[in-house]
Amino acid sequence: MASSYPPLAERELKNTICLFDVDGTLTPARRDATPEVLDILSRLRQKCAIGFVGGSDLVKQQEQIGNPAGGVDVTTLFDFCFAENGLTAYKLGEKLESNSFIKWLGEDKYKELVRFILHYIADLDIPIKRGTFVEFRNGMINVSPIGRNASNEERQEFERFDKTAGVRREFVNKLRERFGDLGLTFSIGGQISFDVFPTGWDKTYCLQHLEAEAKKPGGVEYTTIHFFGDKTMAGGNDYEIFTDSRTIGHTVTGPNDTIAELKSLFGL
Ligand code: M1P
Repeated sequence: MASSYPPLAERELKNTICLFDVDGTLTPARRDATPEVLDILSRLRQKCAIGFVGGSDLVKQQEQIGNPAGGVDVTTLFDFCFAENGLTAYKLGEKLESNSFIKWLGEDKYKELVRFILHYIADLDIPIKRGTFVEFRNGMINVSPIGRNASNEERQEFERFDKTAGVRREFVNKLRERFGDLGLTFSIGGQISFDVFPTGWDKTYCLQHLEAEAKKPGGVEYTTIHFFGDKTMAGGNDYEIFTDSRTIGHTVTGPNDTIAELKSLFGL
């Protein structure tokens, strides 16, 4: 990849930025970026600003994009890097203000929430329980009635059991009743758990970093924000940013489709 780019304010399309989801858009799911993707990103970066917005943490994006690019720091390959939907953010390799679930909620409210959750799980009568019932993450907590230490087989069994028992559904309803005023989203996505995070902390979170750019001295106002993602349907984790009025959404079927879309949009 070329290593020098015009300053952001001097790019040919200086008010345009292209934002990319990672898994299924820049890389096959949980796999590495190809040389073709790295090459087109580098060429696009000569014309306008580029960034990624991924749900995982920066370590994962380093593995999937930075390492295949020859072991370079992933934050040098994009103008903007938004890991964990932008809770961790970089501009031109420099860290921007970060955020976290605990910073947002505060220790007191968090203690109240976790006390309720652990009491509720203690009283639950389900076939088996293992360990790690609350996993504390940077941008959310993950709650599992059976516990995250369940084996693969135990996971499958719990998922089957919960389809009819509705343990998670009822749990989430109780939490919504009790903590409805906290502005939290409770999301049942996987097999054995549900996620709890502040409402709005989806991929649209990163757009506030771009809006802040316009207010900086000599900063660029991004009036055209293209977003490319594969999970853009309702319920998918690209849906909110894809449908946001501030973006122009593009649905892609994978990295090769992303390349084709960029070629046709930007004549690359
Ligand atoms: O991606 C969906 C979910 O995957 C896992 O859920 P589970 O362990 O219940 O299968 C978790 O990583 C969860 O946070 C995530 O939403």
